[in-house]
Amino acid sequence: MRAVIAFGVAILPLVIGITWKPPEKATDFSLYQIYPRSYKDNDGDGIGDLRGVIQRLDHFTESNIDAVWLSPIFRSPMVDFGYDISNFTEIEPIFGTMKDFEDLLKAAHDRNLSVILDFVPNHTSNQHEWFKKSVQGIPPYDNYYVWHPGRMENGTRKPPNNWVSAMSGPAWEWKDERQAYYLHQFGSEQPDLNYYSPEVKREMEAILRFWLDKGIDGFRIDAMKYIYEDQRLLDEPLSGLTDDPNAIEYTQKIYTTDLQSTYDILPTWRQILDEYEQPKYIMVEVYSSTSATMKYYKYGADFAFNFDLITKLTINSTAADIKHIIDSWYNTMPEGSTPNWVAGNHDRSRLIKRVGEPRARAVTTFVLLLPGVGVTYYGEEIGMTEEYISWEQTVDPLGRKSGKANYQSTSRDPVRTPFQWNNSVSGGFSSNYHTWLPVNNNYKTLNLADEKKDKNSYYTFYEKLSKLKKSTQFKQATLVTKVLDEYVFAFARETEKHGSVYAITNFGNKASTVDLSVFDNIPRKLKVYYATADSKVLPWKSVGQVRRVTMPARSVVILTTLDAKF
Ligand SMILES: *[C@@H]1O[C@H](CO)[C@@H](O)[C@H](O)[C@H]1NC(C)=O
Ligand SMILES: *[C@@H]1O[C@H](CO)[C@@H](O)[C@H](O)[C@H]1NC(C)=O
Ligand SMILES: *[C@@H]1O[C@H](CO)[C@@H](O)[C@H](O)[C@H]1NC(C)=O
Ligand SMILES: *[C@@H]1O[C@H](CO)[C@@H](O)[C@H](O)[C@H]1NC(C)=O
Ligand SMILES: *[C@@H]1O[C@H](CO)[C@@H](O)[C@H](O)[C@H]1NC(C)=O
Ligand SMILES: CC(=O)N[C@H]1CO[C@H](CO)[C@@H](O)[C@@H]1O
Ligand SMILES: [Ca+2]
Ligand SMILES: [Ca+2]
Repeated sequence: MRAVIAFGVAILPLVIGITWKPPEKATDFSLYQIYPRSYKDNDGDGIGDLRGVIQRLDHFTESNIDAVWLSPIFRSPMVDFGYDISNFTEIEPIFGTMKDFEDLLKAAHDRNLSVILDFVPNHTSNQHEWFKKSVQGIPPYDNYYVWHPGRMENGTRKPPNNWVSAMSGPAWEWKDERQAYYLHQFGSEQPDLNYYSPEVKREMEAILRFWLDKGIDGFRIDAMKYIYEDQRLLDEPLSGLTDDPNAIEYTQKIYTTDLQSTYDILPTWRQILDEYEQPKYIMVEVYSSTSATMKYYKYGADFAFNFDLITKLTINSTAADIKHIIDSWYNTMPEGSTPNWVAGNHDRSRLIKRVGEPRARAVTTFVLLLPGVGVTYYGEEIGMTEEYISWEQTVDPLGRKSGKANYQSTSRDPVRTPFQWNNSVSGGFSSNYHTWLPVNNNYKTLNLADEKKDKNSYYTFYEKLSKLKKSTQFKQATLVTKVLDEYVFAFARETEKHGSVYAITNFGNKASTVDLSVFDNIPRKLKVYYATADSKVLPWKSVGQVRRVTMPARSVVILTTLDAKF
């Protein structure tokens, strides 16, 4: 048996791992995404609010979170649940008042918790005063949005070009009153701002200052790559992927995404943030090629969100695939920058839905124990799953637009259900039996209060790993990645003086016995810091045979050196 393993290891060329040393002043913290409608309802109307967040700030402290990012809380008709803003400096009454926000900020800072706001610069709501005035052609607002009379084809008026909206359908909407089309890269209720207008640029800068003056710690920039469009308004080349001119993937987005001017605006925002004494963060949301994404680092983002664990990792990933996903980020990121790991957000299927519970723990291990910023989407810490939502209950515009037959493949509602606090009414989320989206039926057993009492729960596991991440010595530990078997991927976080940690994950459906001595200088004896419940290694207090560690199917084992001080 031993010979077979030795042979198996020997023929794997990928045993050689990357080694990545965190920079001296590494930015390494835990960031939590709050979806405010679904975190905690304080006033009992069935929708989460800012007072609810204040009530539950201790959850962040207990979960070793350093910073929270709030999805939009600004005045909005809520067509896209806050990503359609009608006033950027006002709090949406559903969520509370400015006083509530100020209280939240103070209470968070008292706990050493940073607060990041969502900045949505690409578009406003069609209910914004600017847009109403623009429709009427009142200067300077007439130029705040992108207007075009369209082109005549055989006597029929057509949109200026073939651009498609990210919500599907043409990116242009006709407005009789103005006798012109306006551009909307998202829904038609979300008109794109015209960044070629100097007034628009000034307005947006004033909005950044408004919130920075209140004392917030930075911005997460929404849909960054869509800010500028090419002014020639040329047709985009066809992708060849579909014949449907209304499908998002119909065109190659060369004139509507990642334009050089979009990069160039970032340093002007960076400069504003840098005028403040305390460090302020800029994190940008871009789903683009790795090279286009990396470029945002160079233009002043602290980091661009790394969605590779969502877009590239699947239930079938091999250890080599996983290693490639992880190594590529460290290898292509500009030197001295901040890595980051994301496993879910309010637009994508929940982690557990994508890979199942046992493998989800492996992914959470990557998010929390790889160097850099680890992002937790609310509910991931308790292993929340998706709930079936009927057509009648569906509220997401993406789902509604797809119709009853297809909504299940597009609706984002299932990943936005209320947080499950305990096993009483509405999972402890609200005193109201009726909530804006139904609480997942599994709340009776899957909830924070019960998970705190269960040593094998997702939360207990999460809490343990997040605690490790918080250690200053651990943040400085060098990363080494290895493939140990077809589905067994492992990484080490090594230090010279404070000990080391070894995380071993088996993504496969079969048990596998692996040899950890491929890690240089690994001691003969190690402590078990965490092991999957059904794992045979659970009873071990220590591992004496690093050359033969049996990893059950779909398992995670985390070992530390005996001298580890994290
Ligand atoms: C946004 O709201 C603030 C506070 O109510 C108000 O002073 C401001 O005029 C509004 N801005 C716009 C553009 O409507
Ligand atoms: C507050 O957080 C910062 C950054 O994470 C850390 O350096 C500092 O030690 C913390 N202070 C307290 C009092 O916890
Ligand atoms: C205009 O009409 C002519 C004649 O009906 C037709 O051949 C042509 O394809 C049309 N052009 C466009 C752009 O629809
Ligand atoms: C995983 O593999 C199975 C079996 O080959 C296949 O049916 C499934 O579509 C794959 N899933 C993904 C997400 O690649
Ligand atoms: C669940 O949480 C709600 C809201 O905080 C609280 O009122 C209720 O007493 C809790 N129930 C249990 C059983 O802890
Ligand atoms: C992940 C994320 O924030 N996605 C948002 C991107 O922007 C569009 C339009 O503002 C939203 O609909 C998405 O929810
Ligand atoms: Ca409420
Ligand atoms: Ca735009």
